[in-house]
Amino acid sequence: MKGQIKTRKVLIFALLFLSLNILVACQGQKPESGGKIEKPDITPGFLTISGNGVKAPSRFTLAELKDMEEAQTSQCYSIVNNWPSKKYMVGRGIELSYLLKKAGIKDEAQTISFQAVDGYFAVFTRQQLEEKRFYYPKLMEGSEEEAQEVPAILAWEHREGSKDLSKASGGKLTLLLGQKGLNDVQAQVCVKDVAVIEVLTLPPGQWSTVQATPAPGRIKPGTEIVLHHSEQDQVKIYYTADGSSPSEKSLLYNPSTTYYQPELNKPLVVKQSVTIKAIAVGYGKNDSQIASFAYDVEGY
Ligand SMILES: Nc1nc2c(c(=O)[nH]1)N[C@H]1C(S)=C(S)[C@@H](COP(=O)(O)O)O[C@H]1N2
Ligand SMILES: [Mo]
Repeated sequence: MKGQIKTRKVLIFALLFLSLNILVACQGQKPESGGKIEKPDITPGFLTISGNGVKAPSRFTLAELKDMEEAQTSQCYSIVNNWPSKKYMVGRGIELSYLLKKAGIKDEAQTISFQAVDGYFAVFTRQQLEEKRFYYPKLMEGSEEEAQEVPAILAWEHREGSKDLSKASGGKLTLLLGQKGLNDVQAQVCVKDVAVIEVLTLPPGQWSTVQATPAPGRIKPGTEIVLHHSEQDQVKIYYTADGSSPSEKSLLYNPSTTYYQPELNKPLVVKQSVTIKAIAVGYGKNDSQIASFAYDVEGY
């Protein structure tokens, strides 16, 4: 009898565990930082704002968006892709924050994704869409001078390779947003032909911690330290070598993805004892914890 109850308990526990896993797996179907889905659930001709993070799920036609004159704006953007190549872009459209407010974004909303007609999508933490972002008119020169704060917009007119606001012309609804720093790579999250904005209360999660090879400890002078990450092509690794906390203003370890120009992601050559601190930053999840790697150079 006692044994039977025990087996039943174990069974119930196992079932609960299984269903929990299925639930988690279903929520995780979309990779958090972007990708492509085969059959996007879209309504042609409409921009849909849905999800449990809005009080008033809404649908707008392009004509309706263009009628919201109070939230229209023309902006310049500096844009960097994963190659990395740089460009300027002008766009005219509607401020995203206005649309989200109109759809009644809840305080609990945490994750916002943009789905395109071709199935392409990008995911953001709410913070990534609400924090200050900039247009760097001297991006090509590698200078932050004259940076201007710019809003995220859904543009119905844009022009690539131009800073001339009058050059924006008709196109599909494109998400345009500023950079957090000169090294911020945001081209891949500028979704073209946006059809659905999904706002969720789902917590976005955190990028895993940066790893270093060889492991911290005693090394020979001139040893090359490789920094890496389990989702290397979805994050930028920033580091310091002076003990300070790294941020997206620090040195960038991986300017390119592994499939474009991996030779640009150079190991760090350590000649004297040093502590390298690194952080992973990327769209769709919160910044990783800071990793700290202390190297003790022999004979120093
Ligand atoms: N709808 C849609 N938007 C998209 C993509 C896509 O495949 N489909 N590619 C993204 C990626 S990976 C990049 S780098 C830029 C490319 O922009 P460009 O063609 O203007 O350089 O668009 C982004 N937006
Ligand atoms: Mo890209």
